[in-house]
Amino acid sequence: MKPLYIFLLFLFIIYSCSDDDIDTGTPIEYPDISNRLYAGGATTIFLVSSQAYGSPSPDLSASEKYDHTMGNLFFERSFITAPAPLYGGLGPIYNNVSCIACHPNDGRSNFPANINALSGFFLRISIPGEDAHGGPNPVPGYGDQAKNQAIFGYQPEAKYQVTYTEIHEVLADGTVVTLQKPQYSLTNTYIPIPPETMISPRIGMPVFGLGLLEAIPEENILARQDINDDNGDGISGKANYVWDEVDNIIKLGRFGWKANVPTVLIQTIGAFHGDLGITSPYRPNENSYADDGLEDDPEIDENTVKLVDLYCRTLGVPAPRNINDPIVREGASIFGKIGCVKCHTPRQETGYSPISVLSYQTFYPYTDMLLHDMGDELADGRPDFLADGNEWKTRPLWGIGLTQIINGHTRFLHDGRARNLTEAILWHGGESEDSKNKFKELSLDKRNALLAFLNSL
Ligand code: HEC
Ligand code: HEC
Ligand SMILES: [Ca+2]
Ligand SMILES: [Ca+2]
Ligand SMILES: [Ca+2]
Repeated sequence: MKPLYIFLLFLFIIYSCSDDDIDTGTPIEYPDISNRLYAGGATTIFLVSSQAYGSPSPDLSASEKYDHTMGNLFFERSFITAPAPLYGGLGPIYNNVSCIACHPNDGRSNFPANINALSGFFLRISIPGEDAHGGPNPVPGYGDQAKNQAIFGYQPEAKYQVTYTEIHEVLADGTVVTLQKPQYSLTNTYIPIPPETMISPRIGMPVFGLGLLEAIPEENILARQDINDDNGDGISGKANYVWDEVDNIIKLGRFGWKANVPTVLIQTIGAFHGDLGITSPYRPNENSYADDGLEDDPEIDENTVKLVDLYCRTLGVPAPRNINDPIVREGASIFGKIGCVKCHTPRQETGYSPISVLSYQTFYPYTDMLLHDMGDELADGRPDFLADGNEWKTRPLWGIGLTQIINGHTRFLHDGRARNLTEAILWHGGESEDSKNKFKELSLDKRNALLAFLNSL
């Protein structure tokens, strides 16, 4: 037995009696802090640096470690215009040139100062109705994502435009916070775009810990659903069910801002194809109004896609910091009392995984993996499988306090509109309106304690 496991067993014996109330969903004192130190179970890494999201899990097998390293090369690789001896095939239309460009240091993109610069931000688009598998109905001539970049000689599908209106929130101590509400539109379209086109803004988020989220047994996630709010607490988590194009079946949605993607593999296939314009055996035709005419498809092989999938699934999870600081402990308790835990479920468990560090782990992602109506101000008005225009998946909060260190900014939410954690909380509406209002009623000291807790994650 490795020392880590002996240590975990030791923790388990000591604390297993005291932490049974973590998942009840009722306002609670925060779960035992010694357990939550291992935020990623056996995949936890103890690092506070710009690489804290981007490091392999400890204890990977030799072959997993090798594949992780190979996957990393492709994740970081900038693709270039074909024909090229290596890493050609970019576009002809695309959103960015590499995975890492949109997931910097395996983390979160900043909101772009110039909305049409290369960035981690893009607009998903669709028209009313559904595709053959119940997903978004693609816009004729465009597909389901507007590509605002193109290689030489091609025209981007469209350019993006954003304007802002202001929302003022007043906190208990009189502090006024001004939120900037973005409104997005498409301009310079290469052909006219239907007026009924719906737009969903999305920004690249951290990609660590995904193997654990993928290995949570489906029944554990479904057990937290409360679609008709039978317990009357105003919160009605709902699972998304989405199309898996590899297995050709509908599966539980786990990834993307609306749980619109079932697995890391499908996300990776879609990212190569939709975000970079790189064809693979899974999607051999260019995602574009015009082919590059090179007959070079598929531009990458199946193994490359699988290495990148494995890479994302085996990134380690950063451990929380300062968990014994009394202010952090108070903040953790407030996080329970004002109902944040009802959606940001602290603890999850995995079932069996062929990757042994992911198998039967207890970990602390702070998400229920379910969709919630977050109110009209945060809505995109664009359905995505079972997610309606108001619904978003509860974001995991693990690692969130390292955003500044790793990514040099504190922009949050699905399109990066929140400029700090306080703004992110104040955007919460709909099912989280009550929780948000309790936050607004907190004294300055208590608000700061809650923020100290979030920053310790
Ligand atoms: C143009 C920017 C962009 C590029 C390039 C890009 N991504 Fe993403 N990525 C995003 C956005 C935006 C989302 C959220 C998508 C959604 O909600 O539908 C995302 C989501 C993801 C997720 C899901 C994470 C989660 O927690 O739900 C994974 C995994 C991922 N990307 C991996 C990759 C890989 C691998 C590549 C390269 C092959 C890549 N991405 C390239 C912007 C990008
Ligand atoms: C009803 C469920 C629900 C409740 C209650 C809730 N949240 Fe959230 N939270 C979400 C969802 C869904 C998102 C993603 C929204 C989006 O991106 O538009 C989110 C996003 C966040 C984010 C931004 C994460 C990121 O990666 O960008 C933070 C921070 C956050 N919540 C903190 C809190 C805190 C603190 C509370 C308690 C005051 C709270 N939440 C209560 C569902 C909830
Ligand atoms: Ca291509
Ligand atoms: Ca409920
Ligand atoms: Ca091609």
